[in-house]
Amino acid sequence: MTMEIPSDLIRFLRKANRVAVLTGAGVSQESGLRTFRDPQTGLWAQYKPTDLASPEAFARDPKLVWDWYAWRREALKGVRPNAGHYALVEMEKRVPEFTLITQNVDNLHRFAGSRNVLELHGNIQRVRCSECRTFTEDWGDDTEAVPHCNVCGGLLRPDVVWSGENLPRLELEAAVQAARKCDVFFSVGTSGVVQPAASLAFAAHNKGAVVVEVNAESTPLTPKADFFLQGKSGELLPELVAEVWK
Ligand code: BV8
Ligand code: ZN
Repeated sequence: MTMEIPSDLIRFLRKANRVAVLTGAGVSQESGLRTFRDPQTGLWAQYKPTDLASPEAFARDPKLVWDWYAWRREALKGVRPNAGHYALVEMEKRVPEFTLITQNVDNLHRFAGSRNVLELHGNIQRVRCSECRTFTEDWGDDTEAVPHCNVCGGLLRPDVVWSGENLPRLELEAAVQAARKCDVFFSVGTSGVVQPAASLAFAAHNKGAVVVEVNAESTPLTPKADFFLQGKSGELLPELVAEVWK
């Protein structure tokens, strides 16, 4: 399905020096990953992600939360980036100053080859201590208990940001700067409900950036966007990159 990319958007992008892109779970949907608010399947169908991705859930039942992330890491082993991820890698090569800001923890942007990636919500492939924050690469595969930190004995946890937890300061500050300074801001595959990530597009808009939303459905951002390309990012982004930088 080739959608008509508006000609004035093509013109903007050809002369843009600074482009910032915010992505959400929708950009990984065509890689076969459920989005964050899609119903879970199988063993995890009975749980809502928002109930598991929280410090309270981890405090209440660390093993359940640890197993959910172990299951997600396992599920990711067979998952590959899709054409939307690769279109963003191409865009990064073509734009003088390009910043990719992602809410996704699935590591697919890095896997696809994106270089300047700001992971606002962490990365599921990284594991750290819940007490002393020491990172660890190997935690054994004891499935009976949550592994412990070999520095302080604390419980290990995924290096992701749970609801109510602060975002990594350096990444968030860099994302705010990129949103404020960019000529064009893309919001791709996100429902725009999670803060403070969802406020970045509005910050860009308030600073006069051209805001482009690429999403399967409209969101609270849509009325403010200069361009709303409704559809699949895995189809629309490659089409847009080909049109602008063919
Ligand atoms: C914080 C990691 C300071 C874990 C995640 C201000 C106002 C209101 C609430 C708050 C606020 N400030 C803070 C809050 C509370 C909270 C919040 O925003 N709650 C919301 C839910 C109301 N925010 C926080 O707690 C943040 N911390 O602000 O700290 C603080 C501390 C205490 C008190 C106040 C402030 C931390 C938020 C981080 C949470 N961690 N993930 C994990 O993943 O396991 S969030 C989780 O949601 C994922 O990271 C996900 O990326 C993210 C956002 O969801 P989306 O990516 O948008 O995914 P979703 O499924 O919703 O939408 C997908 C979209 O894609 C859909 O629109 C769909 O139509 C579209 N789509 C689908 N397929 C395609 C497609 N589009 C294109 N192509 C396709 N093929
Ligand atoms: Zn520790």
